[in-house]
Amino acid sequence: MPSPAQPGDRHETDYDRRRLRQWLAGEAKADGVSRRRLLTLLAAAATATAVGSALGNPENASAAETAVGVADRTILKPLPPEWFIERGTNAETRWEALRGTGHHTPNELFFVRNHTATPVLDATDWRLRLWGSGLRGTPGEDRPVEFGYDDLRALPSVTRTAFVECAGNGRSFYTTQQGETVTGTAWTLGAIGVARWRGVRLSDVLRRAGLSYHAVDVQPRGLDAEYVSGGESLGRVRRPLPLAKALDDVLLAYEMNGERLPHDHGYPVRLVVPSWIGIASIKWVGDIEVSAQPLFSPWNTTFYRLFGPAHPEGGSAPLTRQTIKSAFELASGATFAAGRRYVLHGRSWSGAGAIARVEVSADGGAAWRPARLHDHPRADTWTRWSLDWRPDTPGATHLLARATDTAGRTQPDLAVPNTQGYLFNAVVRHPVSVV
Ligand SMILES: Nc1nc2c(c(=O)[nH]1)N[C@H]1C(S)=C(S)[C@@H](COP(=O)(O)O)O[C@H]1N2
Ligand SMILES: [Mo]
Repeated sequence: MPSPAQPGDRHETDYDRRRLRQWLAGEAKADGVSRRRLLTLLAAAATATAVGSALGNPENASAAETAVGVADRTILKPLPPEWFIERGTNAETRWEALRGTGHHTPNELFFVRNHTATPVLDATDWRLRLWGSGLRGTPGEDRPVEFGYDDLRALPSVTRTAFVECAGNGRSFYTTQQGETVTGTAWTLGAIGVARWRGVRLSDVLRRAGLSYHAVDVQPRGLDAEYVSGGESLGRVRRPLPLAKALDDVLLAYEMNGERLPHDHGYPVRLVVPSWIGIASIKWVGDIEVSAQPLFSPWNTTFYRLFGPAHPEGGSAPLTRQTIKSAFELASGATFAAGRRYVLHGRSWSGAGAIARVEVSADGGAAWRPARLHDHPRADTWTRWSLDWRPDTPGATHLLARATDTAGRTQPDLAVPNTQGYLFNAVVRHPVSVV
């Protein structure tokens, strides 16, 4: 039996429960989240499965929403078909296009996940506004603390390598490998990229804004259009971040791989929340609510929790860290000549730590061999690996890669399903043919 997909740390589950109780007592803010939704999360007796699948999923733009977006160009950079698979308002990176690209994903190749469309913003009139009950002197929305682009660039900068990976990366394998029905964009494994981000520490900006001892949550909000799902506007993309994470390793990034942040990736400034699911890394950030009360938005209630029979009734705690995965730098269905020598390349990564080892099977999972690791394994990023292979028998087969991280997690054969198809972590069977 695979171990259950972890819905976040134990303390995150307790924290969530405490925050929901605070909401019931009138001590939390939940703009744009229905009373019913919150009661459902609170009520242990609620039918979690029905709730999770009946509501819209932000990973899954409806056909009508997508049609408008396509006419308007939801993504600005070129999306050549040899690099990208277009999926509605989003673009998935092809793994075969990463072969030979080095540790960091070139900006041109980096996947794009847009709820609506990339806005073209101007750094000269951009402002980051911080407001809310968690700041000293209680600045309201009408009396915020503001930082301009140059103000941020004048603060001490930090540079760090981190992946941004969608919570739904690998979702399609719940269906193709496990026969499960899940909602959302049918990503294969290309909803991830690794970049060298440069920016300022969110903690520095929060402290300069006058962070109070009472602050518990911060909620960055994007300047892209309001997200409409099932005919209802859920407002601008926003998701609360517990203060502990906000003060730990979160960046307000203005550079990506040494270049100005590209429009599609959040220009002028985005959050980068290392090791967490992609939705935490809000692009085109315009304001941050700093709150002394817990905050809720559709992105930490309806979305980005695990629903379904394998999970707590009413859903899991909000998702935080990413899970563990591996991918080959190969097209699906790649062809190899029997008797020739090849070097197979791939990458593995985990939200829980560095990669400790990777094993590869070139015969559908019967025999496994250790791969050579090509990066010094580090948390928050992937480790590249390779393995020699000389196929001998013509026919169809599968290549499999299985990673173990320094936290002791190994990719299982089966991922525990959830209705919205988040956090797929099982070993992926990569089809190839030998001729
Ligand atoms: N403002 C805003 N921020 C956003 C999103 C969005 O649609 N709007 N999408 C989120 C999701 S779901 C993911 S996976 C990442 C994707 O980042 P990328 O497009 O730079 O790859 O951005 C996150 N930040
Ligand atoms: Mo995402």
